[in-house]
Amino acid sequence: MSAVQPIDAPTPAAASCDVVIVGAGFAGLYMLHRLRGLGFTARVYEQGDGVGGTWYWNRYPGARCDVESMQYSYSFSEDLQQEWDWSERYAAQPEILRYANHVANRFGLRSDIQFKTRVDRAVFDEAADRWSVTLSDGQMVRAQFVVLATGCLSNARMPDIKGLAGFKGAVYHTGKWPHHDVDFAGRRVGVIGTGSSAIQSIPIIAEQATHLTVFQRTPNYSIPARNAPLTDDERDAFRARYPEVRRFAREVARNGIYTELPDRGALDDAESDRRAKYEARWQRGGLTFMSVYNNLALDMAANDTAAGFVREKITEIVKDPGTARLLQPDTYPIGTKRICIDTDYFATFNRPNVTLVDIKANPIEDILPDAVRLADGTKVALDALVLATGFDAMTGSVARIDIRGRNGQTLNHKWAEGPKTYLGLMSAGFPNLFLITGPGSPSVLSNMMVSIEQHVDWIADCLGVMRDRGLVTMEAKRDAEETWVAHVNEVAKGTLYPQANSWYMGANIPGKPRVFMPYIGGVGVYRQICNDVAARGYEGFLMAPAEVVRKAAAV
Ligand code: NA7
Repeated sequence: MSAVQPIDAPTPAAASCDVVIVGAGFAGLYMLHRLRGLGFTARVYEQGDGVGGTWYWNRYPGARCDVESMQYSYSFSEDLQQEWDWSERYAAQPEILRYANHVANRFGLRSDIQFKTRVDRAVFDEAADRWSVTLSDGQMVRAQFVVLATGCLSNARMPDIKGLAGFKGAVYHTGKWPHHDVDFAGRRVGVIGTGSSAIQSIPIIAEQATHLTVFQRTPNYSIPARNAPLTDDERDAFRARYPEVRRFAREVARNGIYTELPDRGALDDAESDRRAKYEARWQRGGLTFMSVYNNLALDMAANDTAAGFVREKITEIVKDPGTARLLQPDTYPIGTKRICIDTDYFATFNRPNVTLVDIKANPIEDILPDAVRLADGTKVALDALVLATGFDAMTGSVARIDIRGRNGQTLNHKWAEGPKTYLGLMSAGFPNLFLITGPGSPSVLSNMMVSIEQHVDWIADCLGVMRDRGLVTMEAKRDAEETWVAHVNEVAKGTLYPQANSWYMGANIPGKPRVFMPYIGGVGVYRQICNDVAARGYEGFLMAPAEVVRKAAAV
């Protein structure tokens, strides 16, 4: 991939600004753009040496977005969406990164971004109503507001496997892939994990490696992506429909993706009709497989029909019956872990150089310098290990920052039993600290671009209102937050989602509280709630001149 050079030179870190933005992924870039447009001064701090966030780090072979590229793109600029040509139905990571760089250059954003700089600490100074932000280079920045644009899947998680540090071969984590080409030719490779990152990379690694061993703890439901180049005609036709597509994605869709809305449940159709509908979606490919019926996330019997269909497909594709059985998920409802989309994943297990190892039945005992040793004593000799073991999702990157709000309370302490936010936008006791796509908002259950733009616009509008009204601080009221957290849990409980040990639940991190983190009510409904809150004078938030807020918070 070609490195894109900055077109405007970075300026030194500001000692103070209106807003500190943490992270230069799609959320941070658009936040900066909006704030500048309103005349605020803002600085972005980014630990990578380039923009793109999750797309900067996840450079593993086959990394590709699971939302179609024409929809996984900004909508805020008509010129931008008309001029950028996506080359494929699902953009691969290098192209998405080029797009992020294009946006940074086109809107001249780089001059306010400081790369290779982590935000280590943010402390709210109650006397001054300002945040003091400490950077990894030792500098301190003062700002009225802090916006955490840290991303939901940005904190790669190393598995805690005995002996891993002593492995003599190369070790790669999919979420922290090197910036140079990795060639697995002539090597015996092991992949640990079978989530989306593994499912995308395994077919490609299998083509290169002498032998590939996949260590699977839990199989995943995966639907063919049916990726293909986009023609000019297809792009033009899509662009012509953008006003409707974007409106639908924002206001109507549950997940921020333009697709037909199902008007019936799975059990309302006869078996043959149901199969025909699943088959049509399977052939079409992609995430919208779960939108065939309106009750797949709600009703176990309905869900079983879709899950059973996918299990049958796996049996059809995978020739060895034992391997096929192992690849069939049957311990959680389909869709309750983010469904994967793939290119030839299941067929890859028909290759003679690929072996599937069931580490649920025969766990990894430890890693030796040149092999993975299983509980039964089997040693799998390896030259390279790929850890496709996921992320400390949604809260992990926030938790790495020492954030201290009123009375010195840390956010980590407050969230020890699970994240607590009002609307996923703010957490009580942490004035002027905003989260983009935070826990308690639809975020990872949606097309992230739609949710990012919604949050950025809401926050930017809010800061504009505060300035116009002479308000200095804003924070979530505790009772509003409690009500919202209860609502988020209530909605989740009405679905099948909590039945899976998913990263939505924090279940992939030992010791992390089991709380369903995203808001499952749908992006359209959620947007309306946020808009209504704003229209009612930011109901549920304390917004007032500094001295008034201090008195109210002390009560
Ligand atoms: P995921 O979806 O969290 O997948 C991680 C995989 O790694 C999953 O199969 C895990 O099994 C497995 N895992 C995690 N820790 C271990 C250990 N210690 N031993 C063995 N196996 C382990 O991460 P991805 O990066 O694939 O995808 C994340 C999201 O990115 C995805 O949902 C898309 O939205 C894009 P488990 O299921 O926990 O048994």
